[in-house]
Amino acid sequence: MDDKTASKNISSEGDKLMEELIQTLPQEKDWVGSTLYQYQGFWYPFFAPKAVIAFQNHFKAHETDIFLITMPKSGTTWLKALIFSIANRKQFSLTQSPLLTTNPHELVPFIDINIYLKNRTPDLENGKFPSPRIFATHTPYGTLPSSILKSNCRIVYLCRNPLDQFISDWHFFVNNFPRNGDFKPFSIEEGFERFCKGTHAFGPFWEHVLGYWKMSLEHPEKVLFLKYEDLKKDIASNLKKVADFLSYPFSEEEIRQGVVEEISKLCSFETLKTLEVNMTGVRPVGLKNSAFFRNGKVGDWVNFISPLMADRMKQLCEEKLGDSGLRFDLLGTED
Ligand code: PAP
Repeated sequence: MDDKTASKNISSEGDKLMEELIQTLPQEKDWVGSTLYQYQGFWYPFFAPKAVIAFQNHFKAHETDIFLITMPKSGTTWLKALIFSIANRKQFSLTQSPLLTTNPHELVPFIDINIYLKNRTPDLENGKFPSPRIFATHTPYGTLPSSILKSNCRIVYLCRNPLDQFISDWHFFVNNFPRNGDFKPFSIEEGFERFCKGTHAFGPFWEHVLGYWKMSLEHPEKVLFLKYEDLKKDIASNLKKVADFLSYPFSEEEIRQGVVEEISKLCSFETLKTLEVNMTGVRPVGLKNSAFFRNGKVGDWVNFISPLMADRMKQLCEEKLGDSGLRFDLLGTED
């Protein structure tokens, strides 16, 4: 047997064992009736656990790696565009940016649910991922591979107020994914109940954000903690903060030339949403690129969630976030 066949056999045997292990995990339903599995305290979409476990077991971090970490629907696409632009600005002028013709998810892959999902032992050293390697993930802090925690690589964590995150996630699933069999998608009210209990993709919300929040307080040189609402309020100073944190600071000259404003504009919701590639392109799994650009507003939840539900969320936030120092402004809007 040649090496290739042997390693294929080992990996399919490993996959079989992993599949068996996954079937023993607690199960729940997502908004459209697909299975969620609970692994190490968090709920994963049916396709994710094997990818996350392979990532956790095998990934070797480089000191220069950059990790973009989010709960889904917290502004991942935006963060990918911003950090890709910061790190590659010497290589591509902004008028020639790959972002003009390529969806941000293509330029910055999810390390687990894109790369390790396709291949449990991918070759990440073959030059396909030049330094700095920029990867995204929704994996919670406690499940990250130990090599990420031990190395000096950087993590930028972006979160969003839970009401907007939930509403964005609910729309994304219900509008873009086929329901499982004749399953009737959960209504917003039912979905909200489940969100409050933490049974949603990559939930519970609070444990996810608190994991990275605490780490950002303990190791500010390693984890930069950002909020979607703050980026919306003041993108320029947040962009500078991210660039400094990643050791790609903007020079005086760049600031004078307006590079910060140009990157902000290129990566804005309005620009990205209206690019041909994002209006008409389709992701390899069949999902439309346009699904990642719904309305991009702060406070959109108010159109879907009753004041009573919002009150409940406010109380839940107080209870869960306790004296951690982390707060979400649930009443904030963009204007
Ligand atoms: P992901 O985690 O599944 O990759 P993500 O990009 O976080 O998805 O979620 C999409 C949300 O970010 C959408 O929010 P909405 O449903 O409330 O509209 C999308 O509109 C918003 N979004 C995408 N790009 C941008 C951007 N450039 N600026 C601000 N918001 C954006």
